[in-house]
Amino acid sequence: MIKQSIGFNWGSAAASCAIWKGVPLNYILKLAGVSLKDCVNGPLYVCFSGVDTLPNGYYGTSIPLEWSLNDVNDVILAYEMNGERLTPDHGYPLRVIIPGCIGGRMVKWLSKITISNKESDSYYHYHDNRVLPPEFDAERATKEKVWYNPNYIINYLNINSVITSPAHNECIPLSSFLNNQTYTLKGYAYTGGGHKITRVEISLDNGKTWLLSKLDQPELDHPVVLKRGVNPIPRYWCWSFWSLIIPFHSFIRCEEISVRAWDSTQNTQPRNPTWNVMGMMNNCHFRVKVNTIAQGNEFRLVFEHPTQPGNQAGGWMIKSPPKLITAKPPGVSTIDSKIPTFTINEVAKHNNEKDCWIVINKKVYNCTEFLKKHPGGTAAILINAGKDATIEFNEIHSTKAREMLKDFYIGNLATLKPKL
Ligand SMILES: Nc1nc2c(c(=O)[nH]1)N[C@H]1C(S)=C(S)[C@@H](COP(=O)(O)O)O[C@H]1N2
Ligand SMILES: [Mo]
Repeated sequence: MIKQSIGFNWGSAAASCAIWKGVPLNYILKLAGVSLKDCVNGPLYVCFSGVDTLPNGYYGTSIPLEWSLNDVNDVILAYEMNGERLTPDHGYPLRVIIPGCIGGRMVKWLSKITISNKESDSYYHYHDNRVLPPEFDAERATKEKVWYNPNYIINYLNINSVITSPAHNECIPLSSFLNNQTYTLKGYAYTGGGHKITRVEISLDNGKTWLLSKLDQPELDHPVVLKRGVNPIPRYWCWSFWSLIIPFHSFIRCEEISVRAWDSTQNTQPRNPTWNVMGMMNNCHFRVKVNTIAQGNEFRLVFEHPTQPGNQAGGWMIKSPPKLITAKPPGVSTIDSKIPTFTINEVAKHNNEKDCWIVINKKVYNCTEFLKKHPGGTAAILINAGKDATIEFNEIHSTKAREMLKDFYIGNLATLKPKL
């Protein structure tokens, strides 16, 4: 870990590839009398709004009108996912699908489409799905209004690839090295903007040399893609699956397995991540460590991924997390005997909107007053009300958020003394 960001930890899991069915947005826009001619006096935007209201207002975003009007971009209003009606989670009854684009633009529970000469005015259009320059933390970004700089918006996704086999914590006994056995490395690659993944390479020697993997790209056989292969512009939207068979002895002296993809613009992935406040668009080489451990009377190889999605523990990147700043009330030592202690059972009674306590790093906080002000919404705290929320809290909060905790500190969690 370089430094905590304010984004969620997706691991390599916040990606999907589904079959969407819907009405081309272009078709709807034409019915409404909108056409390219409307753009002659300057760019226009299609603004989408969802029915949901979040702590900072309605969810909405926008894309340029020209993007929606060009058929090859395949922008649709979807009502089916993988052959079934959309589920509520995925935007029932109707959502926007913009292939090759970041998820945040694909508004769910779509309620309104507006054509405007300005981008969407939703808070979330500006404060999410941006890559800010590394020197900006959230506070400075807000003060200097860099969230509004159009250069930092994310539309098309960048090129990325992942190793799925070996999985995190997968074990191989060293006895597999006998008999010339082989191992099949596997994963997927993606790139935005309709570009094609043209190769995926694997390194077993920390990036010194690279091996070409085999690609499986199911969409290449799709009639639409076959037709577009010559006319007008080929567009590729789906995951490419890669695999590479290696002899087991390749793991000897192999410290890590890395993967990098290339696309039709000859773009590839950087070796190292660049920190940005949202922690977004990190597409550095995906590196799986190869560890050797003794288990019983056998030696095993154990594979370790960089991170695990969500709140799951593990991953070599988070072995040295940034030092947590634990809140102390001003002028009082936390081992002061006058500070009340509460058992977890006592804390558990304060578990609702009118009376909400939580535990973070063995300290008890009364956040009842803060519920309505929480940028992540009331519900995000309430699901942890009366509980130890250390993991969930540490996962996503900035240093500033950690410092704010001290205003709500009311005591310490009683540590259970072991019975003698
Ligand atoms: N109305 C509405 N649409 C939304 C959001 C939202 O909060 N409200 N979140 C967006 C974001 S940030 C993402 S990544 C995708 C997630 O889509 P999924 O739930 O189908 O994976 O929905 C987008 N559309
Ligand atoms: Mo998102």
